[in-house]
Amino acid sequence: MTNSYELFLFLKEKNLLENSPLHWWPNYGTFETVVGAILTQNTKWTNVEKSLQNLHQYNLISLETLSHAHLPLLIQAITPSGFKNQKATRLKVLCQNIQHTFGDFETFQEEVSRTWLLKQKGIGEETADAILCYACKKEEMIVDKYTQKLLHSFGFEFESYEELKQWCEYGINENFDKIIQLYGYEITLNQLYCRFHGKIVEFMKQNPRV
Ligand code: 39A
Repeated sequence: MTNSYELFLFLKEKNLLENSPLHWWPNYGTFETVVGAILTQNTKWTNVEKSLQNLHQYNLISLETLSHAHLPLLIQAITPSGFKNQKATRLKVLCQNIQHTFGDFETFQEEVSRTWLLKQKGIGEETADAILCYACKKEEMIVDKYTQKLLHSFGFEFESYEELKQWCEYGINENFDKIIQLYGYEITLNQLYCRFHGKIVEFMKQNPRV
């Protein structure tokens, strides 16, 4: 394996996303994805699902309701996904900042930059890219611990998050036309990044010893 296109092909033939939504992340392109991207830090996705269910039950899955949420209730709702006090405070402040800077979620989706996201407390590169890719539909590939570990198993070492991200994006960009032909229908670069990241996560979950 020499580039990310070959990695993509290796994963594609395993049909890892057969039972997943089109863009892999549930409720792609909605505000819920922003919340999920924060909650998934340092925990399993199944725990995030429980927190999201609670938030829906308490009617807290919108920019407006989360900005004004009663903190103890928010803490209670997101308890399953851990770091409850820190994540609750950060989520609430993030929502207030989004409202203050962009007004509403739709404008945030259109206008937010990576630089703005990285200035928010609790948002690092991986979370920023998850929000950009899955909530704002931008052409940004997410690379995470799974990606690092998988590539390490193939003998690759990267010096930084950015270097790994560029390696992943480059092979997909360079072979974009070939990938479209493979699918047999139009697919956007954003959708490809979503699916590529999803395939990596699902592969690593199925192969924990890699
Ligand atoms: N680790 C993960 C996930 N595992 C996931 N899904 C399964 C659907 N998402 C959306 C984010 N992070």
